[in-house]
Amino acid sequence: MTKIFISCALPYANGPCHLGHLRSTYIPADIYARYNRMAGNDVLMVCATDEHGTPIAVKAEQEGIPPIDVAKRYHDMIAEDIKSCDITLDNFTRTTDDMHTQISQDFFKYLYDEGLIYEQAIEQLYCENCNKFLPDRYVEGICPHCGADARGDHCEMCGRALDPVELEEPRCLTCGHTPVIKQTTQYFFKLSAFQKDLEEYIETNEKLPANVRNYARNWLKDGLTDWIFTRDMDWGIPVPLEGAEGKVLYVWAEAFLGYLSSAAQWSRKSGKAWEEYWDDYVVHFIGKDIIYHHALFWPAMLKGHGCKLPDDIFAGEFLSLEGRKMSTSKNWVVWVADFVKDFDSDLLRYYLTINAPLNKDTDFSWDEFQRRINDELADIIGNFLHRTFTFTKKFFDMKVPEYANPSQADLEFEAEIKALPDTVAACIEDMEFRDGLVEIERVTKLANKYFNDQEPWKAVKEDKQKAANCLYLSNQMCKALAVLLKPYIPRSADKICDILNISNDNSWDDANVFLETGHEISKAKPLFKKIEDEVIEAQKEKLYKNLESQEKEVEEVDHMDLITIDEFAKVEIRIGQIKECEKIKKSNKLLKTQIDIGDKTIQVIAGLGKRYAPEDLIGKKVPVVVNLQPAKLMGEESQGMIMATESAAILTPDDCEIGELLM
Ligand code: B3M
Ligand code: ZN
Repeated sequence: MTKIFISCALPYANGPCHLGHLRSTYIPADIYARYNRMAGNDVLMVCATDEHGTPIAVKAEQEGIPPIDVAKRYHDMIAEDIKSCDITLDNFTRTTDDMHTQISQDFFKYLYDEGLIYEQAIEQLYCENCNKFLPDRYVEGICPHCGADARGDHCEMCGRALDPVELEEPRCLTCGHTPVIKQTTQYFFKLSAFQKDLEEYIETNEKLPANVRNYARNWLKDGLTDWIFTRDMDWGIPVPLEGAEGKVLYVWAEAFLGYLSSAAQWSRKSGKAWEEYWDDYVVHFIGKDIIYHHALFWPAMLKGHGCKLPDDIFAGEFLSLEGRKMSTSKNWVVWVADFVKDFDSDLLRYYLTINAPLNKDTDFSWDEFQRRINDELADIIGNFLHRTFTFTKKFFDMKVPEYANPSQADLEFEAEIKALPDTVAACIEDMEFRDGLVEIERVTKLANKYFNDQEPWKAVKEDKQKAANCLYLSNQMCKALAVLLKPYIPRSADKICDILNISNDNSWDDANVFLETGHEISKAKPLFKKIEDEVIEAQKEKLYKNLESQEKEVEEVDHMDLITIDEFAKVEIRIGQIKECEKIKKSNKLLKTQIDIGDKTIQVIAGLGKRYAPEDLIGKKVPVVVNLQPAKLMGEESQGMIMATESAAILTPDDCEIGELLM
């Protein structure tokens, strides 16, 4: 027996769960946990809500309430979401729990005493309008690595963790002002000291899936830099050192500890030692956007503390919705709480598992959902169960008949049933959850074919033993389904057990323990109802309505945005000539230009670097807005704006005079 420590990534307590969370993390983790319990392993599965950090602080600020109130509200909702999908967590806590604070501070202190955390003066973004430093998500801008819009600490597009000062064109999320750079002192974690250890971990750990290894390899190639472990803000866990007043631990410096504090809380309740699970086998289930953190930061922190590193990190790829990227801000999302109001959560567990392997991005589409439920779950699995139960009732008085003188077809079908549990087990152990389900379905299709071929409705009159064999084996197949479907669709599996009149507390091996001849089953109940077109149409309508209302809003805004000729006249555009042009260090987009606009030369910082080399621009004539309020970009003052298209193509009025005014 193995003891297995399973964790699910901690959801931020700044919103309820949507389908993406379930697909990447909770459903796969739960399939794995349930299977392992049934296979006789001892599982500890934990999670918590991640309640510190800027996402919650920002939301609280927007709502004008204390962050803890926001966290509590969403903690409760998330707990309900997780429960409604039958995710069998052994413990679910909060990172605002005292035990978590204690464990996080102790962990920090330990690394500090080991010399792995040091203090250093650095420059950080500061909003002079709000009078505060702008850590992480308090600032938005452009990712210096890939050019996408990014939040302060993380670029969703390229997956890198960022330092807000690296951002191009930063703006304060609260007030929109361009922040300035200001000195402060922070505590750094010596991530760079772990380069070699991490390279070895990533290269030698055979369990790590390809997506995790490849991402991590790429980042390691660039060389690791030390990592700022603290923040100047008041929402968070205080830094447990003298002289660090007003500083809290960076949310990612303590969120991982939620795995341990949740487990420790479980230990306190159960009296069992969570450490035994950690020491035996650890698997983290996460979404692919946080591979960076789990494959590099966390193992380094653990190593620094002398702890064992995770055995496996399983990262589910993204889920889109009706072909578009999910977006909570645009309400292009299906919330779990809404889904389970209208459908059994088993249908979601089924669809999100069968739809694509987890190492591939996939899409949730309502039509496809309906098709799979109707054509697969209802027509293949539901149909087989139903016909077996009704025939057993009709011809064999609700009892499993006798099996004798099996035919070749009987023997072949029997062999398929007997092989199935091992095949599915191997898939789940390899984290190929979809393959396991596909295999169950393949054999159920065979079962349907076998049933058709045996024609028990005819055989019962002509060759009763043939019909008996068919129903004997079909009932055994139903029993196998009741056991093997349990990790995937637990409620339905329990219903099958009910009809079969057997306990629903089965071990994996019970799939192959045949029902005895004479065993009496109960009355059949319909298991999977087909989903009607109207139901799907209503869901689509609800979803698209959000989109339409937003598009309408945009139109209305467009309308309101019309300006008068007088307003336009306020904009002063002149023809200028670029005299000097150079790249801004650390930015692959921004260029620093000196532009002659006739009566003077101004400095303009322009985002043209992706399209033009500095030397190509020197001497070029360009239209420039010359009466813009000056702004600072990457610490450089910009006194105007070169007019260019969205794709950064400049307009070149070669025939004009320098200083000429545009009307
Ligand atoms: N709270 C959620 C996320 O970035 C973040 C995970 C923490 S896991 C230790 O998806
Ligand atoms: Zn501000």
